[in-house]
Amino acid sequence: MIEQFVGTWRLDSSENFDNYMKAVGVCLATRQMGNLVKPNFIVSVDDQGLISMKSQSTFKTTEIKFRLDEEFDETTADDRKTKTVITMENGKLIQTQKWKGKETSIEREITDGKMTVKCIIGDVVAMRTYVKA
Ligand code: ACD
Repeated sequence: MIEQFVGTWRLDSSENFDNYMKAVGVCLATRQMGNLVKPNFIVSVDDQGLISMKSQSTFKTTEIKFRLDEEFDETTADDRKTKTVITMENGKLIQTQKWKGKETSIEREITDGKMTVKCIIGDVVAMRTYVKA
């Protein structure tokens, strides 16, 4: 099921992302970059089954490597150090990050050949869509 996510995607649309970043606690300067930047998002799986997700932009490139259901340490684009676990539920790739008593989840799903990304913290939700590059 991870196979449908594999490939290179580019950001196509973004709604409410500034409010999401605010709720996460991202500072103004970094939010301005986050609002401007149209990252490429690259998913691959190596021959050991290790999954890589890379978010690539002129401002910042981050990469995480992980196995589903196994917690790992993540450093986010805005420099949070989180405990992260990624699961697959009904075709949705769900990334849960915990740091400093806070929690957010990023749900990725493929619909009609697009990747929708729902970023959730408390009652704040941002929606972003990526198309195949
Ligand atoms: C996506 C959204 C996934 C959400 C990830 C992080 C959100 C928190 C902060 C980002 C803020 C600043 C980083 C600025 C630019 C780097 C590229 C943005 C990547 C989200 O995967 O679309």
